[in-house]
Amino acid sequence: MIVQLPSTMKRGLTGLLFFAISVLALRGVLPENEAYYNEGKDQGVFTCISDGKVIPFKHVNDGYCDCADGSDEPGTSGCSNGKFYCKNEGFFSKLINSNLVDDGICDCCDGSDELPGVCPNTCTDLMNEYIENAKESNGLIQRGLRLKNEMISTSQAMKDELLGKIGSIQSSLNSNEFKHSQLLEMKDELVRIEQNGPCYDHLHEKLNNLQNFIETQLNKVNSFKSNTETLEKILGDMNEKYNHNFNDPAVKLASQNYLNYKSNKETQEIDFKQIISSINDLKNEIDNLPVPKVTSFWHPIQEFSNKLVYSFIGIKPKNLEKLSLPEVEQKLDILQNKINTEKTNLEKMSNTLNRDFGPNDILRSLNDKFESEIGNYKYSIQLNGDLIQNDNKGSSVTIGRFKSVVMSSDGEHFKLNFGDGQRCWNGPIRSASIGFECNTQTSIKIVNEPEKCHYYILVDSPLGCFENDLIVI
Ligand code: MAN
Repeated sequence: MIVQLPSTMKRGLTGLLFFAISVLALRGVLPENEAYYNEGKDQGVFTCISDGKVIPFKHVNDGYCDCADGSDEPGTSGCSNGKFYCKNEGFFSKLINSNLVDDGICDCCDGSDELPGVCPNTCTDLMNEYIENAKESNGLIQRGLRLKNEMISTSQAMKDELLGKIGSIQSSLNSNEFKHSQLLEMKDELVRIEQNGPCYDHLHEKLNNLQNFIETQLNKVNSFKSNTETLEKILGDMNEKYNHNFNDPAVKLASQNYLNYKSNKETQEIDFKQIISSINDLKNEIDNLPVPKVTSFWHPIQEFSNKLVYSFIGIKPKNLEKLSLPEVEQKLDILQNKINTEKTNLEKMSNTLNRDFGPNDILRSLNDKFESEIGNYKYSIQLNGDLIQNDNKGSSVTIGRFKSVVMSSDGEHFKLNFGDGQRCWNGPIRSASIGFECNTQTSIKIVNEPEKCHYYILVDSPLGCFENDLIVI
């Protein structure tokens, strides 16, 4: 015969059982909550922790849930939202869900979640195992950190080398641009000379002819002048000294003509003035030519500064004087090509220099390719380059290229974004997110494709090793 006991009586009996095994030990209570259970014990009451509801103390750990927050059943599975505290002395204490209490399965290493005698205490063994694992993990992290530091040093050295190259290309570019501007000036000059040359030559020749002509005329004039002076002297002497008493009409006429000649003499100089004025006209014509003139104020200074420039750009002035326009143009072409190449290289190098290669620039040096076989594919990755997926039929696709470093909120760990991969058939452009796990070797460990053609890849690498992950033992 089955006897149905009233519920209050049922509670009384179970309560008694739990009272015996749980309340005395007050098991499963968080140390900071112990005071709540001691407070009203002598008065026979318990106050629910969250809402202040007061219940008889005998309802604590009686297997029935009386408090909304489950605080009256810290040592039983009576409340579905209750938490049981495993003290786990010698290991790590933890909270478990109270439905795991007294279910015959050992969840706390000190066995406190089950009736006494059910579970052995495994806390010391667990601690020893934990220490062993921690030592192993710390060892791996430390070895990984050493490799990581080497990567950082190599990256730094590469950056310094790049900076040096950029510096020397920049200074070569500056000097080539200066040479180029000088050669351009030279070219302009030669073009001007070439354009004005025939006119200048013509005028120069005319001037020379005129100068020769004038010189001949002047010599003649001087000779005439000297003859005239001799004759003038003879006539003058005669005029002064002849004897008037002889009354010679011929002498008298000659004397009279001499005196007339002397009084009209000045008019004979006019021709010379005209010649001089013609020469001046021609000189002006020459002076107005746009070619450099030896007599100009600037010419010696210009020549001196040109000599300096020419020696700087490695051309001897004498050779330069002989450089023809086509030669200058050829030099300009060669120099322009050099300048263009230098500019392209400089742009490429500056882009590489300024690229974000992650904390401490670490990815800069990671140019090696690593291959791993995962599932049906073989993957090849260069961490600062391309990620390739090869199938077993010999065809391959680019999943993506290294795009950016995404730092996590702790400011230490990071992921890499790979993008611009090959488009999936009937789908998106392939891309990947790459995370790291600490290891001394680099290899692809896990490949997931959570969305079609977007891959999540876990890579074993020293990049995943961090000092903060070292376990304090
Ligand atoms: C290939 C692979 C797969 C991808 C499909 C999409 O088979 O790249 O990873 O899902 O293409 O068609």
